Amino acid sequence: MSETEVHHAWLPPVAWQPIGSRRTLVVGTGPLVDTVRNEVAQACARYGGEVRTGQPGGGAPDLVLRTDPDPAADGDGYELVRAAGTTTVRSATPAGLLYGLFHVVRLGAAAFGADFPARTESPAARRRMLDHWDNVAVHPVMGQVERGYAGGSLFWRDGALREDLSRVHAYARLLAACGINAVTVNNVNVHAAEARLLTDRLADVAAIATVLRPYGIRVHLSVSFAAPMLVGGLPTADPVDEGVRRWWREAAGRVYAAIADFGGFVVKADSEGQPGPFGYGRSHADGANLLAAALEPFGGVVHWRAFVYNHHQDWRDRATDRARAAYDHFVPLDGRFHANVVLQVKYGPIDFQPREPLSPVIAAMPATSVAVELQVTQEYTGQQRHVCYLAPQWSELLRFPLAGRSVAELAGGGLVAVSNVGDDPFWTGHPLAQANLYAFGRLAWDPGADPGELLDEWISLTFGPDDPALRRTLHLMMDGSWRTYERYTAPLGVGFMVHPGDHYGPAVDGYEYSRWGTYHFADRDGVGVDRTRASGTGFTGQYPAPWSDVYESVWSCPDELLLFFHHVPYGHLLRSGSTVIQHIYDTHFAGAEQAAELVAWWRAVPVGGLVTAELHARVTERLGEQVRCAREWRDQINAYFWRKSGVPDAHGRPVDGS
Ligand code: GCW
Repeated sequence: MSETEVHHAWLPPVAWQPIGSRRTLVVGTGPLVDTVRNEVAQACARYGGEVRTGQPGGGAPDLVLRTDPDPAADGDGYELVRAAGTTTVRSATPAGLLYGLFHVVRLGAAAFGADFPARTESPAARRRMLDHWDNVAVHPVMGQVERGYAGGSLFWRDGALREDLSRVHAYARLLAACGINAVTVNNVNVHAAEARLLTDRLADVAAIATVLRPYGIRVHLSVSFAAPMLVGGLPTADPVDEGVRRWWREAAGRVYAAIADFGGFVVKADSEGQPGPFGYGRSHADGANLLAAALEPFGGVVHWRAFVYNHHQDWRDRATDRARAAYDHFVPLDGRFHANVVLQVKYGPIDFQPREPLSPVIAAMPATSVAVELQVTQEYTGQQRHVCYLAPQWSELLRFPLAGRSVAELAGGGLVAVSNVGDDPFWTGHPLAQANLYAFGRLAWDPGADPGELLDEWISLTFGPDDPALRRTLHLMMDGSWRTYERYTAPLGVGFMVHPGDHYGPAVDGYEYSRWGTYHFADRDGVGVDRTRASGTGFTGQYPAPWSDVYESVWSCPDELLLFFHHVPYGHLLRSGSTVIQHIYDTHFAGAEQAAELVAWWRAVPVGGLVTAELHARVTERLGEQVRCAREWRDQINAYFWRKSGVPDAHGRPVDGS
């Protein structure tokens, strides 16, 4: 693969062989049905099969893809069955047919083996969305893609829309194949050039929409709350101002005139320096409803982010707790948002850490439509230099019974994640990080899916179905990799301890005396944040039963979250039977060692087939960095806590970095 070629990810040509070598009948009309027909036709051109439209002649088809026109039908579901030697996908919508086709691709040869009874599939989340933190103009600090670890943007380059959008086309195929149906094309931090996407640069957004549309993907846009001033020339952005309201209505009207199926706006307001309604003494309901009213006539939605906190905190002030902020700001507003507002809540109360409890906001706003936001881009999970397969974490979060119902059920507004792709030939920097993007889409469709099975599914698609040894190795390397990463980084849920700014690598006190509100409070006696009602910030009180009590007590709090909720002495006995300090040493030795084992496993993988020399070399290079960095984490964390506590390792290993 040369630098200009692009890796096939989970759609290599061979994945199409079972379909492409058979006879397929496609029944239905419309642009998405055309996409289905084209995909099958391309596969047949390569593998000698045949695609027909209308009534078959010359023998029964092996595969029937049929959408029965039902204008009242909605949704992306389909039925799949194999009977009497014919596999049939039936859907009430063209989108359903597209997802059904990709299901057949995933099944591979098994789709054409023994008969199987009819099964109906439909997604748990109606909107399965990826947010791109891509800047149009290169940002002086954050670059072309904020928190991007895979090169430049697929959409933008140096202030302009890319001329060649063929990568976007390939991306759309990949996204449809894992179930994604919405994409936000610019960063939630909206700078000057990006603000204009809403007005005089709308044609750029429309051009992207044209490429994504054939794969059932709608375009969304991040907008600045101050847009009426930034690009509208108004003196204010006050949500109750009639001129402001009119401006947004007209702006939305222009968007829909250019992009009839536009999805809606994403807004980061009053957060980390972005403008918002607080500037006018208004609430976030006032702010969100302003945009919702403008989009409502066209059926658009506002994804309003709940990531609002004081980022100018004084570390001396122990009463302010960043974890409390989203709940304190938003829960009093429950019931006040328009129906087309979706409150987009990060899964945890802080910021995409490898381990956090769930955000209590998800369970606390029954009269509001809530979407849960995950981070596929690995800002805090190794930045696509470390192997860190995140589906086990996401699966745990989505299944968690937060208020009698699982988080997936509570997230009626859908699932959103920050994308991890760029213009890198492997899409994601680390080739194995592709699995995270794939698994996010599949979990958004089916949050009950088993993350280990999704991993195998991804491996079989990406590397071909016929190499059990490779599958075993990759499974071993990846399935437990999130827990490995957790072991060698910040202990027991306390979070951060990362290098300030770029958030890569260890800096135990990097944020300890800063304004960002992410502290661990380690001293010579103990470590952790007291968030109890009894003696701390009271954050535990934001949870429904039983969690408010489970987290409140040091004896019932799960070990992995202990230091998120409690400040305890180093000698505190964990539920596991180990002390906190010994747990820190043990997990850091184990984690760094497990990272080192990855190298041996990968070295045993031969180059050949879909494991190209380039891919092999890229993974090898990344593993080298992971091993180095994991060792650095181990030594800094162990040395730090040894120096603070003076407690030696029970097994006599060197914990001072020597
Ligand atoms: O995790 C933090 C990141 C910021 C990001 C912010 C957010 C887009 O460090 O880079 O800004 O979250 O989610 O808005």
